[in-house]
Amino acid sequence: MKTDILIKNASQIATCAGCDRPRRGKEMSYDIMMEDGWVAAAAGRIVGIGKGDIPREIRVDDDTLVIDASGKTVLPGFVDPHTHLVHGGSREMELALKLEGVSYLDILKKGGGILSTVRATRAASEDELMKKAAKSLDIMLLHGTTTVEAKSGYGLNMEDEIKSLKVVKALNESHPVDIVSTFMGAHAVPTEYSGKKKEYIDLLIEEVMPCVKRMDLAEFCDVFCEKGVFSVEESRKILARAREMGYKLKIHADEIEALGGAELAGELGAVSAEHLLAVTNKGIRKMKQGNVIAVLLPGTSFNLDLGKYARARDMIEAGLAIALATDYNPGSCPTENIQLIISLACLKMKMMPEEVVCAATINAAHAIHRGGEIGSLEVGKKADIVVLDVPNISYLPYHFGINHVDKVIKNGRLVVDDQRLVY
Ligand code: IZC
Ligand code: ZN
Repeated sequence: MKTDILIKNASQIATCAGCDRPRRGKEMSYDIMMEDGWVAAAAGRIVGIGKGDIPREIRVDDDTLVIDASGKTVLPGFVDPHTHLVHGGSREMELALKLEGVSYLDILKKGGGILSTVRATRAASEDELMKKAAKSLDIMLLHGTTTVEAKSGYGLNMEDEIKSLKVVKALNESHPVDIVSTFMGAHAVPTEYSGKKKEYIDLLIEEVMPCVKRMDLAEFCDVFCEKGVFSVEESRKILARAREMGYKLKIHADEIEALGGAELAGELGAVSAEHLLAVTNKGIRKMKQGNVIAVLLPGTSFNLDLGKYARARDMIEAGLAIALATDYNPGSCPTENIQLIISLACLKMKMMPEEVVCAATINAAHAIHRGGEIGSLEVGKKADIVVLDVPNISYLPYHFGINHVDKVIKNGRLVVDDQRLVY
């Protein structure tokens, strides 16, 4: 078989292969590594992977890009399953307030926070939103992320939610990074519906969500279930209707207060519940029963200086599958760098190197319903591959805050070479 790309002599390869569902609990660190390996790709797919000598059927000719990964480590492209990619403006003016001790939810209550980004997003044209988000996608790609999820939720009316989701669609078609789209109209109550939350929920359920589905602009529906935002009952109403309309479900659950969002995720069979800093043991049990993936976002705890992190070890002990994500957004976590999140997951949540790699690849792929296509290096999957300039996977979280990516291959094409975009 003729090969387009052959990566050889890798000191380690994290294949994350061999499990066709999310890896749960201790499975997250079983048998995901290979020493002294090679990977071959043709026509955008992985066509071979192994240890030691490369078999004859992997044919190399003058057109094959051969990458010598001696001393380097090869991973599946990172998957970032929770971002608020498309938005206008930025919120650096809130930094001083936060440093003075004003909380994230208090800033939102006063009309800032998410609502200030809603004003900026409504004021921005499709083209402006597109350029800004494309820049972030480039940064993600440079850091090894090859697929992301993107939530709407800064339009909060028909016109501006559709505008943001169209930007996601256009970016998915034009940018090398693949994007999975989530509708999150229930991100906050817009100012014009202040004191009329029920009317806003009705608008979402009766008008916006059916329209978004008809236009095929989102695969998932998400709700910010949090004190002072959407209650468990309101979240149940929105998500249950979303499920009837054919959306898969996600929920921002138990981030700041233990409201019971995790329990709701279990009850509704959501694909994932996200944040979970305040989750109770009962919430963990319900998630386990409902096969809900825990998407953890330690960058947010760090950036909001919340003084606590999600209980990853307890979740692993309980047999949950954990995925990691940046939560990239202009308020609570303005970073595109998944490698920093991986370091925080180790240092602050005591996840082990194998566990964080699994959580940022195969489990993250399952968290956006793409586990059959991406997230591991195995024959038949998309050739989304990163070559890291690290001698082993422990070095990745250990040497923190820098970019370890040497090369990125997306859909079988070299898109980052020597830390530079080449697409
Ligand atoms: O813009 O603050 N948590 N939504 C829920 C966010 C953070 C994004 C934001
Ligand atoms: Zn979020």
